Amino acid sequence: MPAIVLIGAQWGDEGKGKATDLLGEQAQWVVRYQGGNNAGHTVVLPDGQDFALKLIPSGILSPEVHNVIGNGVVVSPEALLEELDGLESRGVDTSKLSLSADAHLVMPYHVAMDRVTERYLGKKRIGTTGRGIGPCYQDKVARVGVRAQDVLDEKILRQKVEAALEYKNQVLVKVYNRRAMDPEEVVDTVLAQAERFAGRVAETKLMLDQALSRNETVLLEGSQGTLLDVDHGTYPFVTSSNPTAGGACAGAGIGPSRIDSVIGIIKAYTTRVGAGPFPTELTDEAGENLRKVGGEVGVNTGRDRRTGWFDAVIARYATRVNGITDYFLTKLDVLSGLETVPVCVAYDVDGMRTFEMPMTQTGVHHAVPVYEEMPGWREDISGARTFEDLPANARAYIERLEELAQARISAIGVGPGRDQTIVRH
Ligand code: 2SA
Ligand code: GDP
Ligand code: MG
Repeated sequence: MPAIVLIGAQWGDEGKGKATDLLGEQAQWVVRYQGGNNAGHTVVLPDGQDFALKLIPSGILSPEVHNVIGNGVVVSPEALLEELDGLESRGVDTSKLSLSADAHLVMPYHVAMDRVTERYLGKKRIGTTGRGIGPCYQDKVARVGVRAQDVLDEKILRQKVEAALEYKNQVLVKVYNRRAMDPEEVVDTVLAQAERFAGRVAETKLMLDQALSRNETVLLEGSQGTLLDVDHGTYPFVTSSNPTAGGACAGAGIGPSRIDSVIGIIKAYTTRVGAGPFPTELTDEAGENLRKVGGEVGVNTGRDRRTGWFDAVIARYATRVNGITDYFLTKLDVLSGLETVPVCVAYDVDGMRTFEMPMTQTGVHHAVPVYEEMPGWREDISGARTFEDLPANARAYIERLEELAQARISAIGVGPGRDQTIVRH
């Protein structure tokens, strides 16, 4: 099974970091294919040490694994160096990390644009992480981006930064009343940073093709999630890339015929950070309880995550748009102790019942969840290691979710640790 795509099936933070770390033990390569340091992937090692990875693939904690930051990722040099320093100071070997020559760089002006745009949007703001991700992808598509390979040629880098700033400085000064940015200053900063990462810039597409031809296993790690996808998510309240499985090929530079399976990571309930519609959101004590027990706080920005019940309309949609072959259901332990566990099986949209994601943004905003109540379980399940170790009601909950999501649940998380996992298939 050479290439496996691992994606978030909801609005991110499903536990992709843990799943990648776990599967990374069997892979030779782990690749990030989209997003940037807006992501926050938590990995807890068997010795209890925990790591919050942002830009670097979660395979970095397995010493034998080759890690690739793919062409579809947007890379902040500052964040990359900070993350490398943090990992190296804790004794992690980072020598097997490569950066695609085609990956775009997040520049200081992208961060400035992200923050002012959000401020000017006011009540209509997206609730971005403020890391410059959207403006960097904007420049990529507008063909005025700066790529990792540009740091290898100072003259080219200078031309690219000057071209990017020509228009942007007008916007910063005339529209937002900000200080113009000096291209020379930007170039000097990037060149100083490049001294420490230029050696990692590589033709990663060729490396991955050769690895796949040797029958090595390549794990493609998505960040954020299906509902944050710029095409398939709750637009405009989305990120600016394609976290869905289709994005893995474009963002890593491999063909679709190489992909063998797509694993959807899905939480036993739902969370969202940032603005936008969230049909099963709970604003009462039950929601506060999920946030507290689940530790639902943004890894990157420290923002409280919004919480709600499991939404099977979303799960079915994720199965469909990603072609999910297997689910990894995480955080089942967080639901222990509830009398009943509501599951959203359909939406009522302006008096019409639907089992599928509404076609329009208005439809999603008007969606009222239709719940089915599943009986809860009182037992602490964090020590369960086989499906049979789980209480009957927890097993029934999983089987019902499988039915509703229309894909099998092959692994179940019962705690943050690598070993706190039940593997079924
Ligand atoms: P951006 O910064 O342009 O990507 O923001 C656009 C939307 O995407 C959401 N987004 C995320 N949602 C969940 N988790 C993410 N990573 C961090 C984490 C988030 C954090 O792991 O906790 O620390 O706040 C992530 N990254 C982007 C974002 O909230 C906007 O809704
Ligand atoms: P990611 O962005 O999808 O990698 O997820 P995050 O790391 O942002 O958030 C998931 C959180 O849940 C992290 O704190 C993980 O350590 C934790 N986690 C993952 N799986 C489980 C699980 O099965 N049970 C519990 N209790 N926590 C988990
Ligand atoms: Mg996260």
